[in-house]
Amino acid sequence: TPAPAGRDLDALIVGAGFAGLYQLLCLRDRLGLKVQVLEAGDGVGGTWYWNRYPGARCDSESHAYNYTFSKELFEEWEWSERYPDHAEIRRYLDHVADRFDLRKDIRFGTRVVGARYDEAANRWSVTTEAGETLTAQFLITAVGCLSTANVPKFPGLESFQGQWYHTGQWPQEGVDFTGKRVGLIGTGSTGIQATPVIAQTAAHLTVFQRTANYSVPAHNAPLTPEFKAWVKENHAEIRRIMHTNTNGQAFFIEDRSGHEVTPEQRQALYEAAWAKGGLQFRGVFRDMLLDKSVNDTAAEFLKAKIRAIVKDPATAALLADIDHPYAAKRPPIDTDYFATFNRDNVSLVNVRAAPIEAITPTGLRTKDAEYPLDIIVFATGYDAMTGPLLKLNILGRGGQPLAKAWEAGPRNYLGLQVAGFPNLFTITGPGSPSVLCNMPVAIEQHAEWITGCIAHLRDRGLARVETTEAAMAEWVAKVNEAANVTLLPQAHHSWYLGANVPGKPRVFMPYAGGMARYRAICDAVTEKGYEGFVLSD
Ligand code: NA7
Repeated sequence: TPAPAGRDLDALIVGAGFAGLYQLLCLRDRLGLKVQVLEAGDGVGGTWYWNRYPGARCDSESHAYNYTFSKELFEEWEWSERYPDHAEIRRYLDHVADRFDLRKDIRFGTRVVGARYDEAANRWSVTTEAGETLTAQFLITAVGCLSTANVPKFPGLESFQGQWYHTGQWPQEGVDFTGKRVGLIGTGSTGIQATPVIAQTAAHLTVFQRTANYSVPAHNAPLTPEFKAWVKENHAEIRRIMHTNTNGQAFFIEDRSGHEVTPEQRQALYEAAWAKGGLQFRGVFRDMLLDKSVNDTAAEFLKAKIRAIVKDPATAALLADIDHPYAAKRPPIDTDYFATFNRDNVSLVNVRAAPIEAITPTGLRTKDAEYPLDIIVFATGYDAMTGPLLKLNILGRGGQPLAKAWEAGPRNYLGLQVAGFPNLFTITGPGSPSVLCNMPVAIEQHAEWITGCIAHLRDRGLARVETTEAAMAEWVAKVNEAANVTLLPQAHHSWYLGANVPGKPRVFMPYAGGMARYRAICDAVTEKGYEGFVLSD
């Protein structure tokens, strides 16, 4: 039974993934507000509701990919593998929704297509695809950062007689590749996860690579009973690590410089990290993302691994022809990605040298060849961070479109608020550290901060919170400064910069100063009476 719509809502939340579920719980159960969540999908899960492509799996380890607010929830839930796959994450979020009785305040199958701030009433009016309008005092977006599919506008796509899919909009019933000639475009985390799985059943898989990428083995495996017991016993300590380190993961980046060790020690450290697998490879040296000469050693180690795994020298050379620093793009982790190119039914095509020109009725054409295909998989990423927000067609004070305010790139304060858009909060917005961090940790911090801010207003009989142009200018400068001391902006093809979407402004979007520092900044803002925000009645 959906909650009553209409004028008595205090808050509307868009999205029922990790962020929307927890924001609902906070506002409804802790503040007693009337809240409605609007969700386009027919179930909870957000990004994980849509990402069901073969091999879709989280790159955070399962014991860190949880909410941390409830000890009981943590203790009763048990993950089965080192990294949770998409189906298990949905089971987890289903469990959370049931356990905290959240479903009754979520309207599924409801896509938001517009939102407008009514200054006189101090309310947000939200329009759904079905033409319904709901209003509330607060509007909170929980729409994720990687949820707006980027399907390149290749001419001829509509003429293709086979099937095509974007990985982020995967059919719920799955796709059968058995005996098919499959083309996969894109070699980010998604393409790297999907390639080995599709290769197992396809007649032939052609991977179209524009930008070569590093990858470290995930070494996924079922969790042992001993590990599961260790996690439960150490819940408090795991939580403490996740809340105090820079990336929200359950491990610390080593406090050791790449310059402190001999070449032999360095090689041994990299070998050990490779054997352990996963994102911890990035944690070998504290200056790996700060000092190019240190990063070069990691890059060389990883390229040598590619050359050792891949038997055909030309394919190996193309896979190892990587031109960005390691982890300056979100670093993929994989299960047999490079080894998959040793299969007879897999080939690699360089579409930087000969770009894709068109999709034809029977396949794909590059500048120098035709590839007959039955199925095309677009692992081409997302209009990241800003895409999901701009798609909501948000109009602020005086009808000003968010798209206009962000014409030259996103501008906000703390990733949370935009001047001219009172009472609108953006969970994991651009300018927040979320995408450089283990997501649930970033989400919990945002949802709790927003909850605290709304509670503060209510306690004082105030009705409106809005950041200022000056606070935004300062924050945008901080975001730039934080990025520029790292090697991150050196990956020119990265979605952190919006580079994968033609025409998108090139701005480094996430806050790269680390989750711990960000949390401290937000806490200081609160302590100073919401410095940088104007609170009014
Ligand atoms: P990514 O990391 O943005 O990767 C997309 C890939 O698709 C990347 O290799 C792109 O090459 C490629 N791409 C995009 N457009 C084209 C065109 N027009 N032609 C050829 N190749 C193209 O997205 P993912 O889904 O893999 O991962 C997103 C995040 O999800 C990931 O970082 C994790 O945080 C989870 P490019 O590099 O732009 O040359």
